[in-house]
Amino acid sequence: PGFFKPIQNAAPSSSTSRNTKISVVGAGNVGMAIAQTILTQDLVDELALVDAKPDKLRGEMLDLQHAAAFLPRTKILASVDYSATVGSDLCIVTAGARQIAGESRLNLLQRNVALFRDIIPPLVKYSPDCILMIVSNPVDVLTYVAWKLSGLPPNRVVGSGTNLDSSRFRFLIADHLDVNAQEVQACIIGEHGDSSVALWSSISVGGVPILSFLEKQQIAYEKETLEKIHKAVVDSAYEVISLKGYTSWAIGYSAANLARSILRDQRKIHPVSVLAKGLYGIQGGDDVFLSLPAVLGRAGVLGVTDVHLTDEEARRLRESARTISEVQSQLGI
Ligand code: 6V0
Repeated sequence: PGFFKPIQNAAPSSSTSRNTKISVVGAGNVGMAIAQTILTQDLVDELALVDAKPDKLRGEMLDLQHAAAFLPRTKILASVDYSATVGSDLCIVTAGARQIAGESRLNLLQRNVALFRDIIPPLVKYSPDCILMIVSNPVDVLTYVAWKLSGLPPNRVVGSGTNLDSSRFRFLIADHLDVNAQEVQACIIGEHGDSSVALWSSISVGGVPILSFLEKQQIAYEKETLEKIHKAVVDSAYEVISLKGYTSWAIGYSAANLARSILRDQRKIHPVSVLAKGLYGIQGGDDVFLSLPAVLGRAGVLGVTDVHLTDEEARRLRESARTISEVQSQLGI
């Protein structure tokens, strides 16, 4: 029984433009922060949530649906069954096992690889043309695992990588200089987390290269401050987790920001985890994913920009690649 009567001879609505759809796997803290940020940004017509816990999933779905009066119209679905994700343009994976006290990182990783064997093949089966975005940690290794399990071309598999680290970096520099973080161009590349590489020489604020500015002003001590800022970036996830138990809002905005660049074909440059083989001197034999400044658009990763790295930065990047590659060799993927 329709509330409104269709006008005579109207064309069926299916003949109008195609819906855009994002699926988020893992309705935990991170998955839900991403879902709610995507909703507020009016990015898609349909949002599907998948989790292994049906009650939690239904509760989250209803809670979001109840905000419909305040949001752009988006159909929200949730199911433990992957058929709910059918026809997704973008699939974002945040599902992850929780670390058990005393458990090694490698063991945790192996449990996450087991989860990915259940998650990735059905996602790709229902959305063979999707872009796959991995957020679960360790994100670089799991992006490689997802790529292997998916059979997708490398341009359609991306890890959220250091997009988040870079936004933390930009916030801290902006806070230090008392300017808007959007005016700060600063990039962290490499492994998401402990061994990330800050690109000092390319930091600029409002178009002014910051290192040469500081040198001209002879504010040499500032370099130390900048090093401290990078350390604060590396420590910041640990700090947030020790204070509130998990991180969610910043990764929510970071992933939604990547989703917008991809689905709206923005061709923005983001430091995200991409297949780095053969780039920046990373050996051809190493199929590693780590973050490099990548141009994102509707086809996924359109390319990687060639930023200048100092010898030290390049050396540290290759070291990260080797570490990641060693971990991968123990996975039997
Ligand atoms: P959480 O709150 O424990 O959520 C994980 C969710 O995954 C839970 O709801 C589980 O039920 C669900 N899940 C587990 N197994 C499956 C499965 N087989 N299929 C579907 N769902 C499943 O964790 P939280 O949301 O805090 O973190 C999720 C992941 O994101 C972790 O691996 C974090 O380390 C990682 N993060 C990555 C960040 C990044 O920058 N890349 C940032 C923050 C967290």
